Amino acid sequence: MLIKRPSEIKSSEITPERVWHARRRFMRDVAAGTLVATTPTLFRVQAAAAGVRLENVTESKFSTDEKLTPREDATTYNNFYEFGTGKKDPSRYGQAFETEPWSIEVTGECEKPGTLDLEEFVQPHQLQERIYRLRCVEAWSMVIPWVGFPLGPVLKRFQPTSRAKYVAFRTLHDPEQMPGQRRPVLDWPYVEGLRIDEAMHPLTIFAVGLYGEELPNQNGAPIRLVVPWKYGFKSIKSIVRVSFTEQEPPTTWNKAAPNEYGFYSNVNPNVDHPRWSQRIEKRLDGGFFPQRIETQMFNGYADQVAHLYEGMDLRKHF
Ligand SMILES: Nc1nc2c(c(=O)[nH]1)N[C@H]1C(S)=C(S)[C@@H](COP(=O)(O)O)O[C@H]1N2
Ligand SMILES: [Mo]
Repeated sequence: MLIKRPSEIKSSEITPERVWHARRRFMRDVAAGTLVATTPTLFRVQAAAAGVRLENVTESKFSTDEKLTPREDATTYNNFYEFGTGKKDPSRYGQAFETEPWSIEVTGECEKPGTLDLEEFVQPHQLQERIYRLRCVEAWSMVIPWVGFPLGPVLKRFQPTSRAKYVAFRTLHDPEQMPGQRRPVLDWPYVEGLRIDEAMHPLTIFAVGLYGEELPNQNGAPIRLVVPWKYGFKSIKSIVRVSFTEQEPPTTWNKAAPNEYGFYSNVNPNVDHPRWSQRIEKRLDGGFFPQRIETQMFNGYADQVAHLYEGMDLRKHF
């Protein structure tokens, strides 16, 4: 007998990793199904606005209790140059972006290179809410409740070798879907990198959601990095490749303007950007005027991360 009746399927045969997948699809179908008469573009926007709730999300001890940035601001004031250079472009032009199925190739200096199929490796029980400050190099900041999980344990599965000193990340390159990539605004695909101890640090997460819902496309769906003690541009979006390297990997903004953006890009009020001060940030917290607050060393995460840079000249390694 080839097709089992539901009563014959033991619960052990239904793998837990499939639950997340099934739910993601189901919720999207529900959202889309209510709007069958409208145009495809419209219902994708609608589906994104409705949001796909993520379940089994636990709280994290790493969260800040500062006032949250309204979801509206966090999802309509974005940097995602693949969809345009304007802050509203990603939410306007990113809605049709197809993020299913999605996989990440893991390669380079490791014993077990392979592929991460998003639907299989994102386990509902590992999802945590991490309320982090994110400070953009352009001197605005937000407080966003991310949903994700630490990157370190994921990386360890691939058994990085002793030569793996850095981890390089790459965004999807698909000019058909990402109109910004049709122009040489940046050297596509967008790439970023971390030193391996930074990548393994418990504050560094892979995010798959925000405000309890699946990531909207403009925030880097279906999976993006969040490194809260570094300027926002290190938090690379829509990742398709992770590689372990011996040499410091190239990073997009460093290639674009090496005197303005270094490899480390730690939030540092004492090192100005050549064109503006980094001492003050505008906090987008829902108030009519954004509050101007003093930027903290390592974005306020010094207690957890300062030791990673002991003995380094942070003016040189900016
Ligand atoms: N692929 C890719 N990732 C990216 C960017 C980008 O243009 N392309 N912009 C970065 C910058 S400058 C910032 S401040 C953050 C913004 O993340 P948010 O839109 O979710 O707030 O994404 C970062 N990740
Ligand atoms: Mo940024």
